[in-house]
Amino acid sequence: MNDDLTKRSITRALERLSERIQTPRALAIRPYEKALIESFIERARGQWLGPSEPVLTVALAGGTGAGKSTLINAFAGTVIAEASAIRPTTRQLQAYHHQDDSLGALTEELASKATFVAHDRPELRHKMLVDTPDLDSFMVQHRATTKSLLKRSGLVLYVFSPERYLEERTWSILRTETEFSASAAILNKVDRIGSPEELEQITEDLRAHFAALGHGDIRIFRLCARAHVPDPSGVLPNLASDVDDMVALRAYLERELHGSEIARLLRRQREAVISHLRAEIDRIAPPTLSSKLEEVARLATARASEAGTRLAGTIAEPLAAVEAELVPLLIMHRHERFWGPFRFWLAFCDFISFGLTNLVRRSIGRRQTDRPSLIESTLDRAARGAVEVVLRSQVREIQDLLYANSLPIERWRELTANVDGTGLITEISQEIEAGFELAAVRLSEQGRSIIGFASSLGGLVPSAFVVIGLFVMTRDLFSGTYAGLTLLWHLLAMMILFFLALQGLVAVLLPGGTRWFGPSLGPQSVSRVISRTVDLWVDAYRTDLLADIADLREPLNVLQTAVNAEEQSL
Ligand SMILES: Nc1nc2c(ncn2[C@@H]2O[C@H](COP(=O)(O)OP(=O)(O)OP(=O)(O)O)[C@@H](O)[C@H]2O)c(=O)[nH]1
Ligand SMILES: [Mg+2]
Repeated sequence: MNDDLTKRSITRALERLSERIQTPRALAIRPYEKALIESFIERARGQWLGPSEPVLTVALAGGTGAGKSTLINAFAGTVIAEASAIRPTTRQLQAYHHQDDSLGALTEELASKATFVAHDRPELRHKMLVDTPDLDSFMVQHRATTKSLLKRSGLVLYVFSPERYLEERTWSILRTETEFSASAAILNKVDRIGSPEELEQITEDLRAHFAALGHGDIRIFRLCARAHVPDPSGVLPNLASDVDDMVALRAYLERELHGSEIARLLRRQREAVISHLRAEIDRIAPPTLSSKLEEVARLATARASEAGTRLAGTIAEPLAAVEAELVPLLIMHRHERFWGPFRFWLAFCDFISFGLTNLVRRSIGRRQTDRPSLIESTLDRAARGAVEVVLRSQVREIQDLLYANSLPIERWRELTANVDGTGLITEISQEIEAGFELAAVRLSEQGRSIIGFASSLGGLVPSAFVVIGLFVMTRDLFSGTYAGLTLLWHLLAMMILFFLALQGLVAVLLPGGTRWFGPSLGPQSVSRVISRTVDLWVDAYRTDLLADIADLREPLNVLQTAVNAEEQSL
């Protein structure tokens, strides 16, 4: 696998995770959860983005005065770290590393707090031993430095002294760290322990403490570090002690920790980070979240449509008023489809049915622009309050649903903060207006043949009558039996009668009258707009929440894929 490519994708994945944790769109993430995940991310960075050649960081950690610095000196066989009776002594990290090993295992920040001593011992290749500041003194800064080193360590040697091996400050850190990195315990200063029984007692105590953390199988080395640090003249101090596991500890570090064991520890550490990240993310965004979200969305849609129906009932009166205003407009709209003299008659009928105002309005062509504002103003006056009330109660109901399903509500609140009654009325009006257009088209489609027939009759039949009349009159004029005037009146009267009959016929044939045709527009539009508004909110909320979940989960997959790939390449 391309190492750079993997590192780049891991860098991106961790950035994405970090960014989403800091500024979630919909999820509610508490500050301590943020801090915890950030600390996991820092661990992940340390473990995946370090040097390509694996170097195991072996930290010596523990309380002040336990003998960590003395122990690293014992390994080095000379004094490389200051060890003294002054508490606390060590302030900086002290790395003891092979000259050919990459130092990239430490971040720049940690490296700036470290001093380095290089060696050429092949048995310590790929293992960087690091002495650390104490975990339990009053120096908070010491703890912080050591904690960030522990996050990057694959193996931690916890050094204890017989006097203070139960110090709570140390154990509180140990409790977390042993979950991530492999550990071994070192009981130092055994020369200070009075009797073999006491030694066994302390050893058992230590083991029991580790067992309580799930590490009953911890290796415990009991030794006397100072006995292995030569003085300036090269002489080893003579400290009385029957038990000394220094040889075993050296063997462990030098021989047991070889290539594949190092790789195993590093992998274990990576897997631990992934599983901790996963557990935390599962807590913030449980896997059931998306199914709960879908369930709430479904309920929300159903309730919104019920609320729409309820609202239509509440504002039935203004809706009816709107329809009453629209009926004549629709009929006139339809009548405009007629042509020939017939149209004149229909206009006359409109006038009779709906009054002069509408006729004037229509004839000066203002109908088209007036209609939407006419609907809007009628509704706005009478229905805005009711629309707002219904929508607000919807918002609250859905918020309760979210809450009951342990879904975050903050984003929902933001999305629904402004329930704008006027905007909704405009939407409802537009919906009614669109329905009106549709009804008009449908009506004229339905009546197309009737319209064709009636218009033809309206245009052709009177013309035929006039032609016949003129013919009869001309003939009579030439034959001298002129009765033209009477005939003309007869013809006119017949034409009028015919038109009226035709109008009557069409009035019967065309559905209509002074009520709305087809399904009621108002309630339908109200339902649709309420549903649409709620659906839009729910969709926006869902999109944000799902994006959060994806941003939290996908980086985990990237890390997991990288670990799996490493395993296969072994
Ligand atoms: N008797 C005895 N004294 C020891 C032994 N190991 C270390 N000491 C002494 O314990 C004291 C503290 O040792 P350090 O190595 O400085 O302890 P440390 O853990 O590095 O302490 P900090 O740097 O303060 O965190 C020194 O005086 C050492 O000489 C040991 O095995 N036996
Ligand atoms: Mg020290």
